[in-house]
Amino acid sequence: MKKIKGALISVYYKDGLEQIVRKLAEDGVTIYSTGGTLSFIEGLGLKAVSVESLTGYPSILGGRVKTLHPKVFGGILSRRDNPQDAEQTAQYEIPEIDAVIVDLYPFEQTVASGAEEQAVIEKIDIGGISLIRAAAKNFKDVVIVPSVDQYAEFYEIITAQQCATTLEQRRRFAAYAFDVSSHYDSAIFNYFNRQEQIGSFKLSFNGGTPLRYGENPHQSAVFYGDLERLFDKLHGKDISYNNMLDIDAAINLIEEFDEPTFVIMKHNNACGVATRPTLSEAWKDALAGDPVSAFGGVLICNREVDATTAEEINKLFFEVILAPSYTDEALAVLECKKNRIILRLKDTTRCPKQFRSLLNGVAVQDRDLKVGGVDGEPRYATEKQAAPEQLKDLIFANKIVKHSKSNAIVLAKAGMLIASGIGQTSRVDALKQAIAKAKSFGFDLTGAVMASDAFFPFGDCVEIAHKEGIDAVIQPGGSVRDQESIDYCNANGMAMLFTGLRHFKH
Ligand code: 93A
Repeated sequence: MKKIKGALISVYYKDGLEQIVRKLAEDGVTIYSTGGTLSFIEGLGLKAVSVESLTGYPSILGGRVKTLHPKVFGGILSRRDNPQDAEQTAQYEIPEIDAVIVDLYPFEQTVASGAEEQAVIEKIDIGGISLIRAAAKNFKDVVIVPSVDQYAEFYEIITAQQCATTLEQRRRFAAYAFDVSSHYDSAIFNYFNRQEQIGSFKLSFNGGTPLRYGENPHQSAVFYGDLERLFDKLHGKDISYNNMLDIDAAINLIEEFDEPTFVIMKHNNACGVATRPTLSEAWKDALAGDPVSAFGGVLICNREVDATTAEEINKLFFEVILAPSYTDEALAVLECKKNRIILRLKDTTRCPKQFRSLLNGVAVQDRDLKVGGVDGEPRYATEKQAAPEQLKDLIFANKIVKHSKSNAIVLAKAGMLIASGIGQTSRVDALKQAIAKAKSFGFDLTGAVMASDAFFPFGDCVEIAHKEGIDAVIQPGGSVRDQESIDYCNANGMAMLFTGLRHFKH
């Protein structure tokens, strides 16, 4: 336990400082302080030594140089168990400073306010950041309180321990300090890099919104980002971690469609999708694709939800609904369930990069923003071509398979998802799963189409599909054995379209 005898206080935000200063003063700690902070302390009727009188220099260059002086930094950095350091501090009359409390100039807030460059530059704190780094480096002897966020914890410690700190506590505060200093410098870098583009955007994990829990209740979770830009929350309980995953997947999928479309997501995959002339028809057929999985799902559509559609949707138990808008009557219907989350989509432009934590690192890739089969003349690999309505289904199915977990097979018919096989370790298993599922809901697969997220390594999938009455296929192509599948299709009157674009989703 180490008693605080001298403390340097230089803070931007003074809120919450009073009780700390009172406690330090009560215990006879000598307080050193800078201009505005000194006035604040004196305003409380307490005594402090001005840094100017310690250094023998006034604050100069409009406040740019206030604390940058050997008497200050010597007092912070001297090793208390080092005889040479002790000799020099005595020789130059450097006081021991064993607590440093700083709150930096608000750089990020100044940038966010849209201030001019010169005003932003003046908010780059130099002395404060140096005080933080110096005190953190010497945590063996000095405790650093690096921002207003640590005032409360520090106050608790000095109250409980009569203005003394333990080594472990000082080490923890040093960690806070480097979190603060690295975040601060990242923000400055990002500001300069807006114009210079000399490096990549620095992600900084300060703040964040705590979530109730992560994927499971025993996993804690925080969200870093701005949901309010994407949508308005109109109703319902807090959005959970799993809700967010589904919402993200749902937005990605719905953005593929222009015509009135309803999508039902479950565990990041679509279990119902239908495109119809009206939204209420689209809802009916999206639900019909798999009324069992739809329970507890996340719903998304691309047209205003009207009262009729809302009445139908309301019969289902679901977690979240997203739509560009709702009529007042529709909202009144949907709001009858307290917990149901109702979101109104706003600006869905999202970061073009995707981040994933793995192997103690983060892998960053471009988002999959293309979709195969939609541009230009369809590239048939077979003699037979799909009829116009079936071509529409092929393109529709391919959009869904793009957003399904690999290995994935999607079966569709007449603008509706009939069934999918997802997250399987073989493509044949994915197809078998889709067929079994379609049959379990009584669908006739004659005339249905099949989409695959990656090429067929063998001819077996088209053969299995054909036996069920599926006669049109869309796939990226590119397997060394493409010819096996092509030959089978040609021999059996099937049409097969190559997109040239794989859509793995691992
Ligand atoms: O302009 S500075 O970079 N130069 C300094 O020497 C210095 N020392 C402390 N800014 C400096 N500070 C910062 O002043 C602190 O980080 C704090 O944000 C602020 C407190 O100033 P005052 O006590 O005058 O309100």
